Amino acid sequence: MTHSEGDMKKQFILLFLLILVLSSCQTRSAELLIGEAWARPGASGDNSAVYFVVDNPGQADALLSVGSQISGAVELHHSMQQDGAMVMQLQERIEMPANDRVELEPGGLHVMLIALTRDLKAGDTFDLTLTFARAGSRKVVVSVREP
Ligand SMILES: [Cu+2]
Repeated sequence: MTHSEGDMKKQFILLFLLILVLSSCQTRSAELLIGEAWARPGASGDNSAVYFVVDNPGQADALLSVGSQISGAVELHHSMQQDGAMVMQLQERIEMPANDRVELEPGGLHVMLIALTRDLKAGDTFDLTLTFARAGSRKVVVSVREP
């Protein structure tokens, strides 16, 4: 009797550990993946644009804001053709659909650094803090390079 009770307890503990491992794997694989972050060179006082790729293997999310220590302000923009001219439209947020990839790239979505507080030269790196609706804040290292 005591012997089989001990076995049951062991089985419960094993089952519990298995569930713990499986659930932690699932959380990890569903994390947003931010890569290929780069920015255009720019002089202090000018603007620069930042581009990156976000892979979202989990539920729908959205980029809400971006924090920067090297510019007066940061805006989310979308470049588009309007009456034959390229215009930049301010975005309140950038949607990150579930199980999808969003590419910020020249001529499309980008993060605009407004009024740089320092020069950005090719080869420099700086940090940005991206804030997502679900994933929260994420730090990303951006490399400066020529487009
Ligand atoms: Cu812009």
